[in-house]
Amino acid sequence: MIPRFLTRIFTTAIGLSLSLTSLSMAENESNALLWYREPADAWIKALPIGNGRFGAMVFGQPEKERLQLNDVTVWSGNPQPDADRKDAWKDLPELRHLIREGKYDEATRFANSRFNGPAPYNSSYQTLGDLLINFELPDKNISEYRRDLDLAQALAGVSFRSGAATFRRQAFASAADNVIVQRVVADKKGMVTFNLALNRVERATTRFVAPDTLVMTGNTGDTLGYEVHARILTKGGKITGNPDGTLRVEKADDVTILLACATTFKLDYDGGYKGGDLSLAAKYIEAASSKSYADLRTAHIQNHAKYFNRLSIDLGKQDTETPTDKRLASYHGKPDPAFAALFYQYGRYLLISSSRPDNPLPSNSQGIWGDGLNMPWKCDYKSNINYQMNYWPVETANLSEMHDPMLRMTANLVKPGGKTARAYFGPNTPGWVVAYTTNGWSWTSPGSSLPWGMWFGGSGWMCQHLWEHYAFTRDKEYLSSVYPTLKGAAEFWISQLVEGKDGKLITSPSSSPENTFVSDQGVRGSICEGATMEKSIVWDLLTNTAQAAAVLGNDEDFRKKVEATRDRIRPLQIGKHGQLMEWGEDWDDPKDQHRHVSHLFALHPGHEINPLTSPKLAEAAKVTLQQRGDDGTGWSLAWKINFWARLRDGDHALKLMSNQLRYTEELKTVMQGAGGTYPNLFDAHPPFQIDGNFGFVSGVNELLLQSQDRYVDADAPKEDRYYVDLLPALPAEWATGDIRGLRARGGFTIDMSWKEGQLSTATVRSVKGGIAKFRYSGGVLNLKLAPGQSISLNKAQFLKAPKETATQ
Ligand code: FUC
Repeated sequence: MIPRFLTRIFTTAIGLSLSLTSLSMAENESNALLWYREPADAWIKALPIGNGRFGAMVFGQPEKERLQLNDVTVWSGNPQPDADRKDAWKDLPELRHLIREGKYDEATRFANSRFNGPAPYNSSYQTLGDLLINFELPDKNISEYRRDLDLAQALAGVSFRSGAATFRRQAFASAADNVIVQRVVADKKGMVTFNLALNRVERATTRFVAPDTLVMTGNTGDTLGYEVHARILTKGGKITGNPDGTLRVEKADDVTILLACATTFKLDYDGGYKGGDLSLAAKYIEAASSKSYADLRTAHIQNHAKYFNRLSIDLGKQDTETPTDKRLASYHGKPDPAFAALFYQYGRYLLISSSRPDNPLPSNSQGIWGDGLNMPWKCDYKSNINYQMNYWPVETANLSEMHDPMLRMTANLVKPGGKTARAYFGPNTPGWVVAYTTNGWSWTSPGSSLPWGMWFGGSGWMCQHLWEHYAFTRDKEYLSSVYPTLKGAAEFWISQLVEGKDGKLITSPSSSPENTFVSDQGVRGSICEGATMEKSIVWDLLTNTAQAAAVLGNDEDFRKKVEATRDRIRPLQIGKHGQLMEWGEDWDDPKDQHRHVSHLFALHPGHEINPLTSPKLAEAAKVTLQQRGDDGTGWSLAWKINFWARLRDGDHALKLMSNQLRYTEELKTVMQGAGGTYPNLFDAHPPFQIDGNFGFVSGVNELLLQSQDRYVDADAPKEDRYYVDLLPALPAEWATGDIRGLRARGGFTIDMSWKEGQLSTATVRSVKGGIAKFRYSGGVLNLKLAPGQSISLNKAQFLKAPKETATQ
């Protein structure tokens, strides 16, 4: 019998006490481990490391090691303050009129010709460059090869034998010291010989600044400049500069390569996104060079582990005998709960590695990892699902601080978003709005043809995150700091909702992200009035804004106005096929299997639909999901896991997981079906898109714990209070398990263990003190916890507790 602590997906930093010069593989042995028997011969097999901002893909080739480098700020192009079409608002009445008249094809043509922006959308996230290490090995025949990525310690390791020597490498990206560190040792003296190059495909110059240091400087265009330093520290052997601008190390015993990067980027709309200090790269390198490898490594592990170890999950014993790619290949159709737990912790690892609290930009559609100069979809922040999905798990998976870069980016969008609001909706329009995407330069414009452009839900959806951060942290000072941003987004919509034919409030023009409809007259279109998603986002935004005003008690008149407006929004509608309607009219095609299931926003990540309080709408949402099917792109599958979890059907969610964990090496863009997972466990749209990794983490959280259902507390009617549902959608296959450190709204941290599909115990802790109703198996327990208090609950207590009946 394996002791419990050996099977948990979390480790203590076991490497710390081991000899640091030996760098034995045992240091990389934990249960949260990806490992392989072959080096990566493709990018989707390389392993990612990152300190939030600065990262690398480690290929692990014995002779030609490549660290493909990224920095989250490396965007091409420039800010585009003129991207909005000037005076577009003058055409808005005509567009609304065409739509009201049902002239959808004309409206589409009109929107495409009159509302597209004058500036092309062409900035892309880009690679920072490559560190290439060409080793001279004693023998080209390699044996005992292995590479791995330890998620708990954030260490990427490679080991193999060549000739009589065993070589070991270890790489990590340290947030503690702002450097990437690559160590190379052999078990025989004088065996480490290599040439090292630092380069980039364009706009880069590399030079020596010292016998042991290379510096690459360059830019991505007119706005962003960067500087990368690579320094080699050796024990034994010698370092020389080669005439071709590379460095050579000969016959060293032990080598540490340090890399640091700085860019001119600053998240500052008024300052033109300039002002970042390039001299930081040299400072980071100097400071790190004065430390021992052991100290750098210890500081890094501690820094990473403080986040990673906040949450552990055990869904059964990890198979440590089978390489990760082989486990992935056999998961589909033969689910392995422990592998799902590993994939879950990998998502948390990726979040910690791509969105540290001080990141200048949030995690983009590839996190921070991406090769090339023009990445898929520019690798931007698509605000019609993908960007927000990246941040769904942050609060629940106990990584709340990782939300900060996104929350700051939202505040930075208020100014450009105000300009967009006034350009498209009129000079007196209050507040701000963001359309379907944003990028490193805070793009806010709808300027793209339909069915992408002319969708304005981005800002409202981003604001959900401002509110959720409060709902989990209970930090009123923070809430008051973001209240003006929430209020601005709400004011925009209050000024722009229009009365539909039924007198209810709807949005117009309106679309349902990237999908099309066929009207009753047989006209295919994508622009209409009253599509479901935007109005659901506005409902959510107004609800959150009113709740924020209530909690802060600072804006009573506005709160009343917000609530009154919210209550006039057209309710969600059920259509003739029993589905939740996607459009303002009952146009849904039951055969439509479009990847976006936008109209279920109210089920997840919204909370307007809940099987306990709105069972008819929940049933309609289920019909929609059945019609849409169980396939999709990577992120679409991940969203469906979350939907089925909210419908409390864990077994159905498991089917989606099985589809998402489908081994693929497909690199071409595929828009329908084909979602899966690459050998390095990156989510495959295809191509690689990290949202699916994060959406999966969120989905698992939703299966095990939910807290979105609010209630009014008669003693404190202005406070937001939540039901906390324990194991609301546990899949039958996950009969026994244990999770520690999940977070719930209301500021609770929860540990749970279960057996035979039934809750055994739950421990609830409250940091700031809190009140909530805990629900399990129909029983409801009212809890009031003092700051720092924790309490244990078990199944028997819930079975004895009073039940609350469903309403609608
Ligand atoms: C949206 C999605 C696509 C893709 C892209 C980045 O446009 O519809 O599937 O994920 O964003």
